[in-house]
Amino acid sequence: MTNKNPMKQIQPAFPEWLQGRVQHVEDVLDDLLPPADALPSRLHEAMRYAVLGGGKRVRAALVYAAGQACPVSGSVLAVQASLDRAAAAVELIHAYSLVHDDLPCMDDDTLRRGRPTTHVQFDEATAMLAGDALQPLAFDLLASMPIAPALIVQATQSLARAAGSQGMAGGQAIDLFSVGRALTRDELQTMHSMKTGAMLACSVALGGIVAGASSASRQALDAYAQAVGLAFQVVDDILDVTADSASLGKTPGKDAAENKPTYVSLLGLDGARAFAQELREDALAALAPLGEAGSRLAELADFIVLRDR
Ligand code: GRG
Repeated sequence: MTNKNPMKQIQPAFPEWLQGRVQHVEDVLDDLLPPADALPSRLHEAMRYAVLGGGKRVRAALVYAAGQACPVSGSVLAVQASLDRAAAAVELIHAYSLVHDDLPCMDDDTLRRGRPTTHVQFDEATAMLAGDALQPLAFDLLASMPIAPALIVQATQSLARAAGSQGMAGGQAIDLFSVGRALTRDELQTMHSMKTGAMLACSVALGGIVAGASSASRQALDAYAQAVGLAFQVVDDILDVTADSASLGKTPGKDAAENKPTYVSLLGLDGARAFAQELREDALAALAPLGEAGSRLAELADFIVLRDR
């Protein structure tokens, strides 16, 4: 089969599409995570607790929407199964990062996704091990995608780099070292593009890699992802001062309390809102070469900028 899009037949409105993807990736994760009764069961329970039953699943949705934005050459079923594994992989890495970020040695938080954080629900050592074990499981899922080995290598390298010292973990390190220190706008942008942007960009890139996208499509996806990744963080900073813990599902106001540099502290609330809008427009403009096929990505950019949690 050539030039077929795996999800083109179904075109529900965006809220239904997103809800369907959220439920679908939840089922995929439920299926692919080790069962809670398999030994060591306390570790598996903690892994399942950290991953399942919460989260907006923005990263998974980006994988699916980017896959949908590129014409598929090859087996549609194999691409669908691989998108599932890639979407689950980015959610596993994301869940591990949240578990470790919430530990007392980092952000020391007690509330995540409206529930006690993993180390509060279990204990610190179990939470640390759960995060440790979620990472290799993510790479295991990529390794078993039923697509060409060269694409698996590209996907693996993309995820490894996005999560590593020049991506998410490096951004977290810069964040921890910057508490109480004034950052320039460029420094703040570098920190966020590594800490949050890299995994969001990788989610978009994985959709393109799995679908076997052309280099022109990959360039368009990358430009979109850079803008959306930064917009996500600007909105996160805005919500940290405007939302309450019930809607956020985590503790708001922590950045200001810890004197952390944010887009709101740098640009003010109105300035941060205007910057988020500017990035949304950049993201939409970047999608032009993809035509109508990029419409879910456009809707996701709106969702990311207009979200209230
Ligand atoms: C521990 C290596 C390591 C990295 C941690 C991602 C991260 C780096 C820390 C999370 C802290 C944080 C609040 C970052 C700001 C942006 C962000 C990633 C928010 C959480 O992501 P959402 O809103 O969460 O997508 P849900 O729960 O919806 O999945």
